[in-house]
Amino acid sequence: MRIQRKAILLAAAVIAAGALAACAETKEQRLSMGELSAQRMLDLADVNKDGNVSKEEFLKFMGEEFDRLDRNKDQRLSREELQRLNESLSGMTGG
Ligand SMILES: [Ca+2]
Ligand SMILES: [Ca+2]
Repeated sequence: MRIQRKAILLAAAVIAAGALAACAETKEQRLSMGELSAQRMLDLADVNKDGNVSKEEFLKFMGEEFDRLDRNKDQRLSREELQRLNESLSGMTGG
């Protein structure tokens, strides 16, 4: 259970970074970051399109995000791999 909670906290950060990377130069840029993240999250993770992201959908999406960040496919996110996440997040606040 503790591991899952950690995974969810990491997931939130990963989603924010993923949403940012995926939305370059679209009309969605006009939306606020909160709206954008929520909309992107729904677009990307709401598999059955019921307008909500279930825990199952969320965890599946997060697994895919993990794989995306895990460049060398060793099933671990190294400092360098996580740095991509940090760079995206700092880009969000830096404008
Ligand atoms: Ca759903
Ligand atoms: Ca890795």
